[in-house]
Amino acid sequence: MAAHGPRSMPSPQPFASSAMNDRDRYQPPPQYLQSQQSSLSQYAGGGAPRSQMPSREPEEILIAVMGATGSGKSTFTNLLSDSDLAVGEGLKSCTTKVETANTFELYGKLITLVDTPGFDDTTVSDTDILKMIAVYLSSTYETGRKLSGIIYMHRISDFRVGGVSRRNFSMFRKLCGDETLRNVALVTNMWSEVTPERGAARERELRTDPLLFAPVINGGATLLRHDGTLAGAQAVLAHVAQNTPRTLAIQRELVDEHKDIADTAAGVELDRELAALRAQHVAQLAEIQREMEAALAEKDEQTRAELESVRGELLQNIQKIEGDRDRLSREFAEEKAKADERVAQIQEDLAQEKAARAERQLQITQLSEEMANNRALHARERENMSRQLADLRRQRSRGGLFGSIGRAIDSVFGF
Ligand SMILES: Nc1nc2c(ncn2[C@@H]2O[C@H](COP(=O)(O)OP(=O)(O)O)[C@@H](O)[C@H]2O)c(=O)[nH]1
Ligand SMILES: [Mg+2]
Repeated sequence: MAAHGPRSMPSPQPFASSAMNDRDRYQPPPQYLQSQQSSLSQYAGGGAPRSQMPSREPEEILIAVMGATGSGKSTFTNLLSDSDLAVGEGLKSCTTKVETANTFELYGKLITLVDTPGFDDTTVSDTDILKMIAVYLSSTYETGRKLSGIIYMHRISDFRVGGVSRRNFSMFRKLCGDETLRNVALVTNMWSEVTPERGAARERELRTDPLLFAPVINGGATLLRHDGTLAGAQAVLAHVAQNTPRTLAIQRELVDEHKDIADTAAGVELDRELAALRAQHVAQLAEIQREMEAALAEKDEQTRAELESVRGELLQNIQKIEGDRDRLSREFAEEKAKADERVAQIQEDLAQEKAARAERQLQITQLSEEMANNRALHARERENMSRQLADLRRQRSRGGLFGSIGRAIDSVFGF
């Protein structure tokens, strides 16, 4: 598992746009300044080198990145974690499954980011997206860990917050519920694509519109700007990395309350969306049928044939929507069972690895004691023992539970 060393710390002024007025300017949160100090004293300048420090295991935390396709989730995740998740061209989606990034160390924590697909993929239906996210979140929750934060990405350059963004945002809200809003960071990016005035006006609209971010901000979420730099992304993380991990609505509903996925708030929301879409198609179908009858009466065969083809497409869409509504519960259960198997396997592997680590630790202790007790040892023997000690210490390298579990679940989905 790739656990990266600490990166350089963000500058206290991470949002670089100089044209903003003071009120709009990014302010680092107080906990960021604190954590910067503690991280710096832990890693940088002065103090003992890491290899000589007591091996206190850093806390492992999991942070989910959500938002519409093309909102920059994978770019943000890659930047922070030095991962290589596929980045889309334009609005074409690249992330069609939940993906666990490389674990990295920052602010004294081992952080794993989870990149999620948007509810607007051109190739994968919203039903499949919900299924994947739900399997991932319930499986990680069952392994005993909650999310420390949820980052919701939004392009400030979007001229209008259209249907797609709204659908993504409403699904995101239903997945999280209201109790976790304090752990939510709403992050606007792509500020370089707008003038500062325009961006600030849109930000105000997002902040105050009751159909957009206002209710979430009132519930405790923080609205932040990301300037596209590593320092800026780390400053965003500072807001969420220190949170008390909380249970998301979908985790509570699926795991604690044993609800069928179709009865969870997110499942109901998706069904509502699908029902609305179906109703729209049914109304179109009725219209087409009227037009077809008129064409028939007028013996306009060409128009009738064209309408017939549109009617066929509509019927297909309606069938697909009905299928999507039906299969959610069934397929969720199947995918969850597969994920459970993988998780059980990985937990077994990790338990073995832990036992091996404990064994190595014991050897280290014994060897160190032996060397201390026997000062009269020949120089060459001492050198040999030192080398063995160094080897053992190297092998003691940490493994992140989240990274391993997350990747095991990622691989369940064959998209
Ligand atoms: N200007 C600008 N472009 C970005 C930024 N983040 C991502 N992009 C671009 O937006 C497109 C979609 O990014 P991607 O990370 O794949 O979005 P995702 O679908 O949410 O994962 C890609 O062409 C990126 O290069 C940003 O902060 N600024
Ligand atoms: Mg992506």
